[in-house]
Amino acid sequence: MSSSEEVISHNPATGAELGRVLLAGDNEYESILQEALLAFQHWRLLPAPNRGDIVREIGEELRAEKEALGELVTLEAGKIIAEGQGEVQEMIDIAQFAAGLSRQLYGLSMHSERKGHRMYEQWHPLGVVGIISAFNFPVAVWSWNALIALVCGNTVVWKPSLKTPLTAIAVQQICDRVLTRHGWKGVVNLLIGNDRVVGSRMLHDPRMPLISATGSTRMGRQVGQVVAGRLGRTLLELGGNNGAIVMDDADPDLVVRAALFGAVGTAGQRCTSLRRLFVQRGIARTVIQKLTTAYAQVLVGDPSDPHTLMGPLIDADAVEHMLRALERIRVQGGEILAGGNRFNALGECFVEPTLVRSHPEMEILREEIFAPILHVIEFATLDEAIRWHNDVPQGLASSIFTSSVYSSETFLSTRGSDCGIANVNIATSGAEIGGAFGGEKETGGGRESGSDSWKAYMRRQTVTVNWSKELPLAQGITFEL
Ligand code: UN1
Repeated sequence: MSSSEEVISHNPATGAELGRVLLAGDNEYESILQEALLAFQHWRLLPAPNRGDIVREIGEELRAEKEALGELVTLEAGKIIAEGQGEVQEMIDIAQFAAGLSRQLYGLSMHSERKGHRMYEQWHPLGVVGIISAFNFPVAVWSWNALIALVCGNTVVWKPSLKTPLTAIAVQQICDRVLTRHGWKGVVNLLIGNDRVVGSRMLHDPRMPLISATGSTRMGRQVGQVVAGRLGRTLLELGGNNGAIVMDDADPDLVVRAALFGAVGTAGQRCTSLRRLFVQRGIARTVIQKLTTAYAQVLVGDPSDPHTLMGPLIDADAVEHMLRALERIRVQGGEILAGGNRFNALGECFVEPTLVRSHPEMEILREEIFAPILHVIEFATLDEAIRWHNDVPQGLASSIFTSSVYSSETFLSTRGSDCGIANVNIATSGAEIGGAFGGEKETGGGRESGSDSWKAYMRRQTVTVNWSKELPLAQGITFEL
């Protein structure tokens, strides 16, 4: 049955309706999947460098549309202009990376222990890859997955967040333009639907060997469990609760600039947003003073105004969630140093960026609150800071600010940060596409984007070829009549 439900896309800054989209139902799901399966039969036979060439062209189209697409991200997700544009730049970057990668899908070759035998590994595509993305990076995170999956020879089906359907439609159209030019259909696919129909079918569908999902830990746990139930693969990029450690020997001005970008940027709605700042006693007063002054100067408002530093949260529910968290913070003994209120004058989705003096026993420190709240916690020794830093269920991004090699190397060593991303003298957010992106523990363990993350989208085949006339067996076994 087709669904007659629709979703309304709103501009979070004004509340205005941007458009309505009919949701896909069972029929659309099935026909899209059939197309993706059929396209895979042919796409996988196209040499990888040719696939890379098509992805390069998608990158060129994205470059041509950067301004308009970035503006749409601003309109629909409420990101400030610089971040909307940056998000599209991230797509262009990954397209370039993927195009180069299409000539570098290397496998190893091994020396066989058997005479006259050759052994090596090769990488084959998986099939139809399902991509589930979140509102906060409505298009970039899709591109990390899709463009790499494509050069690997997969076809893709995308279920975007229902909070940002229009940006997804725009990206799909850009891809269609390129793919149609080359006579391809069904290689890149979009299914805008709800979790109950489209989401649930994707998770249960054995025709989708890999589901890559970005979002909350609650969502990821369900994706992981259902897909594991059919022994499918998942690539999970879930919640972060990112911390930075500031040592006495850090440059306080650098710390404040970085913390501001990390905690206030994207209104605290990045999975890499800085949420916990551990400050050593000797520098705490200076850092807190400078941060409080900086917070008071943040211009909150219309994200399409180039002077604005912080736009709205994604919707009124997100605001409620933040206000409830602030209530719990107060009850647990946190002291609000800056912000702490909604910004009624601006619209229902605006809040003040908030700075809190917290103490390490506060239970709420263990949760990811997807809002611009930064906890500042004083500590005495590096060991103590590392212990508190790691004492959360999530493990995405982390950083240390110091001029001491001892402190930074300790933080980067095996007894240091337990996160997938560890930085020195920069914030937790704003990663480049060239590295593998993802984290440990409840962050889900997946790695996307750069480095060798492409391996998640392929299956490895170990090959042994006997080119001799003998049949020596491995492990020296003899087995003769
Ligand atoms: C996310 O919030 O889901 O490192 C991704 C960053 C961005 C990606 C964030 N490049 O902050």
